Order: sequence, then structure tokens, then C-alpha cells
Amino acid sequence: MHALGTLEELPQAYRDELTGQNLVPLWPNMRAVLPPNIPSRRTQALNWNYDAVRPLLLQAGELTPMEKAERRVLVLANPGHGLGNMQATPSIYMGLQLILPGETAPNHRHTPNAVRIIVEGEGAYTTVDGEPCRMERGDLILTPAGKWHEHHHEGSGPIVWLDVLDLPLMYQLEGSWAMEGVPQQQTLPRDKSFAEYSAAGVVPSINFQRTETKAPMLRYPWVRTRACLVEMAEHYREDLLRIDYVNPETGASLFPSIGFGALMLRPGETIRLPRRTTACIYHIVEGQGRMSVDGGEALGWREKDTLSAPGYTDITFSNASGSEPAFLITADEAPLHRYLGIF
Ligand code: GTQ
Repeated sequence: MHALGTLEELPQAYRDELTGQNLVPLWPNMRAVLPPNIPSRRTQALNWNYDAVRPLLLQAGELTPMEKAERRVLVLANPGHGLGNMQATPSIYMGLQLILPGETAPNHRHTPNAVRIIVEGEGAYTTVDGEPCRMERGDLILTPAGKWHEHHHEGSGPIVWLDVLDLPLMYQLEGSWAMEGVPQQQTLPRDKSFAEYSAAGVVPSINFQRTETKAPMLRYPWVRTRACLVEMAEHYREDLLRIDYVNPETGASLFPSIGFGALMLRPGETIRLPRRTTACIYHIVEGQGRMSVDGGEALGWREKDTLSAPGYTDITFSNASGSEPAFLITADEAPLHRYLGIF
């Protein structure tokens, strides 16, 4: 592509007149917004090391009471997007949330879709539109757009989970807002929706036509996902051990914006992920190893760490253990890319 005219080549008086009319010439900016052959990506490959974050999160528990925080969260902000913009990837917000024993994060609802991935602790539950969902290590708990949710913690130690929201996208769309609520009545049985969909391919009987249903299952227990990957490993010789989390009624991604998945690395295995357009985040549920992006310097990771990587890259993951498998939960923007026809 040949070089285009610059702003400096234009007479100052002309530039001033354009500015005065809220006009901008395209050609000096053309290559920046339509770069040749590959998009510019601000998402940096990095690891938020849990051992480094945890003491700061616990300190937040001492410094800021729940009444002053509402949600006590340290945001995993990708510096490539500017820390203050709270983006892990262009559309994905991530944060580590802490609740101390006996605390409650008050009821509210908002337009962004959210998933919690439980990192450590026991005894907490999130009530979503009246349904209490138990939170155990590695579980996914969904609070889709517009659903009331409040978090309770009745355990003895701290509980920490990873919040994954499409907040940056909603915010850019000028569609992000929240509403405060009164404490919820638990009108539904505990883990009701998980009970209904707890067997793959078997769904609750209803007496009306099945149509697109927004997140009919709210809790995806990690033990089930892990067991599925281990079972797949029994039957697959060398294929990638990877699953997608889907809506059990429709097979669609959990949200229209963010797709969730999980990966298993066999002992000692190095995998090369198929190249994708979308940026991705990885949360390590079990194991330790390395991630390399486009053959760059490898980033080490271990259990409870969370990583990000830009799209249009070759990504490899290596399991450092020769005897134990490693497990990762992934989140990416693939559903949006598919919808837009760019995946
Ligand atoms: O738990 O509802 O990390 O509303 C950011 C916004 C968590 C939540 C976040 C939220 C929540």
C-alpha cells in the first residue's frame, strides 16, 4: 500500500476550518483504521499471577468495607487498552472479586452479561432471579443481562472468583447501566436449573414450543466439565481436548458476546491452538506450564493464574508436568466475530 497524504501537508487555515465544522479528512488516518493485511491489536499477552494479586485483594478486604465497595473487585486491566478503560480484551472485562465470611454483595441487575469463575473458597452462593447457585472451584455461574443477582458468603475463609463481563462492549454501545434492588427472596430451589439440565442431551419437559431461551442453565459445575475432558482423553489419541460451554436448549454460546470453553493438556503435552481472529483469555484451573504467542518469550503460568492473548496469533500452551494433566477455562469474542462475519 502506498503512502497517503498527511495532515501536515494541508494548509493550517483549511485544517482549522474543517475542525470548526466537525470534519476530519480520512486519508491521513486511513491506514491507522484499515491497516494492511492484519488488524492492529492493543490486547497484550500477559499473565495476572494469582500469587501476586491475592495479597492485594485481601488488603482490599481490610481497606474497603462492603458498604463502600458494593462489589469488592480488582480489575484485570490490559495495559494495551489503557488501565483505566478496564478492558482485558476489546469486549471483555475481568476482575477478581473478594467476599469475606458473612458478607453480602447487594442485589442489583445490569445490562452487561456476567459469568463468575470460582477461584478459591467455599460456602458462597449467588442468587439469580430467586435461584441460589452454589459456587465451587472452577464452576461457571451465569448472571445474564437484566437478571437480578446478589452474592452471599456463609463459609469460613475468603471467597474469590473471576468476573467475566461484556462491560466494555456495552459501555461502548452506550448501553451499560444498572439498577439497585431490594434483597431477593429465594423463590426457587437451590441449583434448580442445573438439576434440570444436569445430563447432556436431556432437558426438562415443557408443554410449550422450545425457542431461543436466554441462559436456561445458570450453574455449570467444574466437576462435570473436567470429567468430560478426562473421558475424551480416554478416547482421543492426539486431538485437541477442548469443549465449548453452550446453552443446553439451543447449542448457542452462553452469551451473544462472549464464548466460554475449556481445554485439557495431557501430561507433558504442548498444544498449538488453531489461529483465530478473536482475542482470548485463559484461566488456569489446574496445572502449570507456559504460553507462547507468535513464538515470543514464553509466559509461565500456574493454578489460579489468568492470561490474555491477542487474536490473529499462533498460541502454544505447554504442560510443564509429565505426570499430571492441566485444565484451562477460556473466554473469547468468537460469538461476536461470527455474528459480524469476521471469524
Ligand atoms: O458481581 O455484579 O466485577 O456488577 C463488576 C460489576 C462484578 C457483580 C463486577 C458487577 C459485578
